[in-house]
Amino acid sequence: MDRIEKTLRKGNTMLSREIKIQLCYWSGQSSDSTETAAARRQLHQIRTSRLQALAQLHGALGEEQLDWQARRFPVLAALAPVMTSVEGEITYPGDPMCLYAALSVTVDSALRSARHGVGGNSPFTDLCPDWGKLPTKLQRLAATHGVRSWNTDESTPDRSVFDPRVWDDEAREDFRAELARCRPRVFLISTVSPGHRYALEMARMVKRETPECLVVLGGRHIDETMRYVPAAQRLSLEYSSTLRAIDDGRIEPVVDFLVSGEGHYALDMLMRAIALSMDLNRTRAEVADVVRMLGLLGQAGEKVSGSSLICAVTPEEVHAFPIRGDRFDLADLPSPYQGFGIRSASRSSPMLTGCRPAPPT
Ligand code: B12
Repeated sequence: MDRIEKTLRKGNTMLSREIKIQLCYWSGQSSDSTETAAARRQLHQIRTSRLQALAQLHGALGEEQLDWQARRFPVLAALAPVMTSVEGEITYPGDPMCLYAALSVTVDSALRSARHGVGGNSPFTDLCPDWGKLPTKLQRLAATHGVRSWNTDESTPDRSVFDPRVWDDEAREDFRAELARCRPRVFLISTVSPGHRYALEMARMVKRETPECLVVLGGRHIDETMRYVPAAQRLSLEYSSTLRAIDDGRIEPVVDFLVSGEGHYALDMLMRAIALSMDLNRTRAEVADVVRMLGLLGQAGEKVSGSSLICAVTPEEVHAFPIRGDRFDLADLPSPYQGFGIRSASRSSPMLTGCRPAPPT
């Protein structure tokens, strides 16, 4: 496929909701058509007027003086737990590495935007998700293994990842407290299939405690159950896919966006669309506005690398954005070790304060 397909298509999957597929993130699409130029102009206008309004709202002298405090909105992410032990204990088996990796691009572009302000080539031109600051070496060294303390003032990307390791009533309470503290506008969950039910439990809690928050679901369960089939130009949805389960009423509609495939750049684009759709008081973004913004960004020729699919769920419709961007080398991605204080310890260099190396055998 080497041309832009801007018309909305009705899908023929077994959903009762109408499926609208927008093929606007396709590599090789022409970027000099009149429609592309019009979309770029519209996007420029939206960005400029939002920036001016934001500057006015916060009494900044000029847009470039806009303080980071005025631009940031809170986000939270989690890796869904999985039941693993015969005793029925629900645990995370390690650092949420797949989540850290999936977040690497979007965290990097938000951190760069926080550092560089709104001008120039800043990926986020007005509001921006707040992942905190890069951890210092001291913070990395002080990170402890196992259950993290939530009573820390350190504002690093790690702080925006809920990582309790064990999912029990205490963890649920911790999660509730974390939601009350953070009041995220976007909650990102990564889940494998055995963790799907817990991912939904977390999403349910988010919608109950912070109804203004958008929920984005990604991870291997989504990859394996939700795909776009280019030859047939339709979605392929397994029975256990979150979308079909929501559509059949088997689960409540607690998820707003689903991302499958090579999620790194797709998630970054989704976060940019959310930031551009967020009301300037940073209270909420509506799914319909994010859908419109995703369409506009795609039509304006914004590039997204990799092969993936973003779906947005509304009560009446599913909006699908299949992405076939340029291929990329995983080695070129920003390292998750940059933003996250990933724990490590060895017997020879017990560098962590809270982690005891195994005794010599
Ligand atoms: C390393 C690994 C582990 C490690 C580390 C896991 C971790 N939490 O980081 C360990 C050994 C701990 C582990 C444990 C388990 N694993 Co494992 N694991 C893998 C392996 C080999 C690589 C995963 C990986 O990190 N890939 C690199 C990352 C960057 O890619 P990714 O995970 O595919 O994520 C991409 C997308 O899914 C998406 N994405 C991911 N998260 C998110 C979040 C959001 C918000 C968005 C938008 C996108 C997004 O973007 C990423 C980049 O494209 C895969 C097999 C494979 N080759 O892929 C199996 C695999 C993922 N594991 C699997 C399973 C079943 C498990 C366990 C349930 C096993 C068990 N019985 O305990 C647990 C579950 C752990 C958990 N809660 O996640 C299955 C999942 C199958 C399924 N249908 O869900 C796989 C596919 C193996 C298999 N073929 O059966 N695993």
